[in-house]
Amino acid sequence: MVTQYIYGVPVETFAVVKEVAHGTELPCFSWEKNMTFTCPLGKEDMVYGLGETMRGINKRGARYISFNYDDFRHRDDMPSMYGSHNFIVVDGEKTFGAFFDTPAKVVFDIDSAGNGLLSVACESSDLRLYIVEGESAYSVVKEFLGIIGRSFLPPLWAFGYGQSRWGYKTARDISRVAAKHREAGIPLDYICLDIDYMDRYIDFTVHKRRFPKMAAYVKMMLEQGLHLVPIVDAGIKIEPGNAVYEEGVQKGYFCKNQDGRDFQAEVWPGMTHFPDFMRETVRAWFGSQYRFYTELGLEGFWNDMNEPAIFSTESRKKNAPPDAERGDPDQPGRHIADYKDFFHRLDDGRRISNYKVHNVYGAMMTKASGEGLEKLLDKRYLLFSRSSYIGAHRYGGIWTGDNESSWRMLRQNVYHMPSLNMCGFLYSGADTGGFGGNTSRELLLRWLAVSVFTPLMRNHSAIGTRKQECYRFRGTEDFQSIISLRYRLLPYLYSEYMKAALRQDMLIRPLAFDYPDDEKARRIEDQLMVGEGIMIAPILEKGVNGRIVYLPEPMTEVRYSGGSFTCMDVGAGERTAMAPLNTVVFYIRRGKLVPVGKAVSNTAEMDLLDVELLGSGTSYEQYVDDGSTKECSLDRCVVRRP
Ligand code: MIG
Repeated sequence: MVTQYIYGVPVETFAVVKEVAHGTELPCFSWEKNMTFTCPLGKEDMVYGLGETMRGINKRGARYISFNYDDFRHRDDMPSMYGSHNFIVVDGEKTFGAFFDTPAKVVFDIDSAGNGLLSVACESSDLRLYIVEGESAYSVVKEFLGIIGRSFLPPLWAFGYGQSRWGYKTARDISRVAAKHREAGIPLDYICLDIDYMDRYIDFTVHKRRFPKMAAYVKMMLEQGLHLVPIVDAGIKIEPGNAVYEEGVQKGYFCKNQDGRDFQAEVWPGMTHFPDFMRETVRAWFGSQYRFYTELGLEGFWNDMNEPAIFSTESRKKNAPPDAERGDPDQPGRHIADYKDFFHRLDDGRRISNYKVHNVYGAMMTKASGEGLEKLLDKRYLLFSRSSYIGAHRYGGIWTGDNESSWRMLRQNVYHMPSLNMCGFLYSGADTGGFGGNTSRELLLRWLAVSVFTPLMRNHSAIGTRKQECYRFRGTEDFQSIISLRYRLLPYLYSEYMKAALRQDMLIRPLAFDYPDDEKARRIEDQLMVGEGIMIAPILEKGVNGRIVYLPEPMTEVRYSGGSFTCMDVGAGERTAMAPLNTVVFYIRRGKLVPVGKAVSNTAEMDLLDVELLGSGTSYEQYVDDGSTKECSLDRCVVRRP
């Protein structure tokens, strides 16, 4: 059961789509006039949720700040990331969920002092608070997913392997990446185009010399089974002749500064204006711009810099010392000042600073793009964004931004997945191999073995770092093998994704959700449930060949290497599972089946129905469609029996 409590006059965030009953007396929390909500935690209580935040799956013991922020140094104690997902679940003496639906800054102190106090401080006094009751943490999450609406349904090809790097400049670079994958026998479904495909970083342009005859190029790549996925940044370059800029200025579609002029911020293209995504007409206008791409045959996009990230502003340029530090959301600095410096016009007529609606800006860009693409295409599109807020999960996925090539970040990827799923973001994943820093062969192989199980499986890295396309490493067949596992598992992974989305359920869960009465399983954070039948226990450490795995029940241990599956029934309890670098080990729950397909070089070659069934179950309900239809429903499930 969900109940909402309204304070002040909340700004529309579009997070909740279902009618929710209003309550009168707030349960679970005490409320202070300064909009701080507190609640005592039991000694053993766990707190889940908060989507894209650092640290483990149990969020207890630290502070987290919802204030969307672009910081490529992903430290453990970093309070904010690119998205704000203000949903928490307290699981213990009392079990309930709470969603603080406000686009302004929120500070979650989840017992950071160790005195058993949970406190949530909302900066704005205009908010909706949803209290979710349920019998278990998992049922609370399912109730919550039920009110925020169905997660984004990407096309089948979006579940293939994707290669990306900041630094690919020309069609030749892209063709080389494609050819090298083909030569190495590594399956591939898409290649991302980072900012250099554009003409001087201007959105809705293609650099004429670097990508001559773009439409023909897109078509040729598609014929090889490869989609191109261009990046789109939030800021629109200020430049006479840039049609989007001119129309936006003329129609008043950009954010304003204090004196009512269009706000200027420096980002990749130089000085830009930010579209005022808070307004419906502006969203419709921006979304319709994607026609430029769809007419070229493009069907997949990633939206970046939409926190919005700002390098500099007019006023900062004038006043700031040249070495102005990057702002820290915890210690308001320059960036905070930037966000207080520009204004939106809401559909209800209010003029409001970005600072007060900051956390939904990126989500509104996603909504704009998603709604635009929905109109422009007669099939499903791929979209993932860097910045997000709950609600954006209905229009696209997210990637977790500029991580680094480190074992710590690989582990963080594992922690992120269930937390994001609790907030509706089923389609997500990290930069496999790591974005910043130099990856290693070992790290990339282990990371791929995790990404095999995340809906977005994309190798992406920053300019200037060690190149990390799989074909650049010795023993390419090991990479080939792990990526081929992804394709062989697609009949299962795609089916489980679609069923989870259509049922408004999670795809990737902590063990605690499936084994709530198993005290040991409840505390495990480095193993995850993927769909109804699979448990993974990935290797997240350097220099080891195996790990201890905890099985809450007897399962089938599956090892994949050299292109084949070996299955073995194993008992409950702890066991040591050896997995050399070329081997992926995972588990199938007792009584479940996992359909696996044939090895293919991309999803276009795939026959979802041509499967063999692994595991001990007697039937499997498989979701099957053509991979792109918009008519998705559970009626498309077929029952498979061994
Ligand atoms: O300021 O487009 O997170 O994935 O490669 C950096 C260049 C801008 C940040 C994204 C990253 C992308 C990069 N972008």
